[in-house]
Amino acid sequence: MEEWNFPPNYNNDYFPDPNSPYWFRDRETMAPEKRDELIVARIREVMAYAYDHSPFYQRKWDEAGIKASDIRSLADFEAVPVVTKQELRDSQAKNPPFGDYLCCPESDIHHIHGTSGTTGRPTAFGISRRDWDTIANNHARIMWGMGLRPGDTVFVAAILSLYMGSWGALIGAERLGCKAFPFGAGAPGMTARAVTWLGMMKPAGLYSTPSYALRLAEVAREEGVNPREFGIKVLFFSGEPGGSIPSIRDKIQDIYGAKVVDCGTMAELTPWMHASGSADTEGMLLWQDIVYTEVADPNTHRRVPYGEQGTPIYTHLERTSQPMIRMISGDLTHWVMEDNPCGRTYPRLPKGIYGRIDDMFQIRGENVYPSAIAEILEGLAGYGGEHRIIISRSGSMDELAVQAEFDQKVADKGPDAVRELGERAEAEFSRVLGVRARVEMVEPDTFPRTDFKAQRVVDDRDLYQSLHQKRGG
Ligand code: 8LH
Repeated sequence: MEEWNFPPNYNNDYFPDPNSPYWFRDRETMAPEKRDELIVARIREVMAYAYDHSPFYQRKWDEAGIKASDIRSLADFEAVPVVTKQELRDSQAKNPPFGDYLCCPESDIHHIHGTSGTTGRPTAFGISRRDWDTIANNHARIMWGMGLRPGDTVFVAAILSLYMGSWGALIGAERLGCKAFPFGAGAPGMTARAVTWLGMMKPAGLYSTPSYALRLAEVAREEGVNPREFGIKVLFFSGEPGGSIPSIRDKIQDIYGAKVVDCGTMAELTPWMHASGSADTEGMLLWQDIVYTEVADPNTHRRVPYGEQGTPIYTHLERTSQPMIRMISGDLTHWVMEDNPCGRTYPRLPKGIYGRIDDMFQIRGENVYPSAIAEILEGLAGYGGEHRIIISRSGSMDELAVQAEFDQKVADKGPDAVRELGERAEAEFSRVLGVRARVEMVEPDTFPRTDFKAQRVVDDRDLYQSLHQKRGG
């Protein structure tokens, strides 16, 4: 088998045949049943390794009465207790700085990174030299599958501090033999400078969040530049929904004249590209031989059948410093097992990852995701590119209001066109989501744009509840 060992020890001089669409043909196209057998054996090895090297996993599995040698099938593995983000935080608080799930000597750590969130105790990632190398090889392989090739320029347009997304894209591009450009994002004036540099470098690949790609296109136009002039072939996105939402994906593909590939799971699960589309396959393939993904019932943590929805639970099969074994994401998706146009035999998330279950809200009994609202608005001609979702309580009912920008063309046509667009949006919300939403159309450029992940939900219910409690009601 092509370099499928544990612990991994990749040959950094390896490249596939330039005409092959696959980096590792066997690993990517083998019969799924055969792969599953090999994954079971690999899981036993990874669990035995984690047990031997970490008090965290010893404690957890001893309490559950589970041993690596008990795992004889993928169904057996579903009994292994999940790892939560909170457990990782607690472990790091008690055993600073890397937690007692660090499975290598601290002296082996080659890179420190951390979670990018701004609330609560952040989590530190201690990544060994071996794992850094493994991540680079995994990402190079997946980027090859996207159609990127040695010599291509890859422009990383995302913040390069506490965001694993940018680093993962960068080291994948380096291992692939690309001209890697760690441009970054987030500093004042940087988007306008990105426009200049993109025009100069004409990269084959651009990495960012989908929201930022839209922002970049707006700034390019303000500077009198058509984003198609950048000559980008592949835009690969992670960090938030968008790359697998048809209205958003098609809009971005059209703006740039480039292919969009959706990828990305969680920073803890780096190599986070292990869920990624390919040059010929939309949505996200689950590259199961790198990170084994189960789409599971959020309560029982058992896999749901293909065709159904659940939350992804991830298991590293190639990491040795902080391996995650059954880490629960809290996201929602649905998975299928079908023939993929690219010939890879992996399961697929046809609509990508919808978002975090926590971000879902219920309006009169209907579950609504912020990404579904974005999908509808992006599909409406005349939408100005940014919106806010306001959930408030009127009487005992939750109400959904959406403030959406109209674009300049609608503005030029006048108030009747604005009203007509608002009515179309309301009709679409009730047709697609089955909920009544009050739509307020607002001027172009009302809302600030993001250079990272979009935050669009304003939840008024918390305000309502705290007022209610203060009144003793
Ligand atoms: C996504 C997606 C996606 C992430 N579609 N939702 O960018 C990849 C990694 C590094 C990342 O974003 O990690 P981070 O900052 O830990 O955030 C993880 C969450 O981001 C994940 O649980 C999802 O809710 C979301 N996410 N990539 C939809 N392609």
